[in-house]
Amino acid sequence: MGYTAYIGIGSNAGDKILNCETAISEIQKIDRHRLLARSSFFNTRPIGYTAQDWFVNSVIKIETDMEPIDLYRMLKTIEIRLGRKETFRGGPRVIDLDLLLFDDRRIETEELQVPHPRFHERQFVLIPLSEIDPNLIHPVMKKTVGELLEEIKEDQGVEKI
Ligand code: PH2
Ligand code: MG
Ligand code: MG
Repeated sequence: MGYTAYIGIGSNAGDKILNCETAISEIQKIDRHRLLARSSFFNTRPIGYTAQDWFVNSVIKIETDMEPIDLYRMLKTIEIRLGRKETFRGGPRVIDLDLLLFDDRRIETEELQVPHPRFHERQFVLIPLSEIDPNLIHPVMKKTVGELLEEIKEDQGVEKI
């Protein structure tokens, strides 16, 4: 039995859906993971730096035998392979692969923070995640994905494709 990890996928440059699909198949190609579930794709309004194109976002659930830091570095390698260039924090990107959750572990190092520090306040993560499992518990907030979603009062702009 491996570990369970959730990965957030986002793109707001180039062919966004193709970029997300390619990232998912690159992850699947590695025989140390198994894809357990994937959400729909969503068109989402940019959060943070808003003067940029809308994103396509989704979430996948995998079983993996990699340790979190190795999984994280693998995701960074796939981002670069798919053509990601460093712009500025929160700026446009061909692909963004975020390690959201890894079992119920909490990791706080300079290189890697798990759970991803902001996803509990973002509909573009919580809505796809709730498609996969609304009862999943955030190991730090100690609330389910469904409860976290209910706490967000504003409409952040998330439209199922
Ligand atoms: N990612 C960000 C910043 N803002 N907004 C949306 N809608 N989707 C994203 O994936 C996203 C964002 C930083 O990674
Ligand atoms: Mg991100
Ligand atoms: Mg990222």
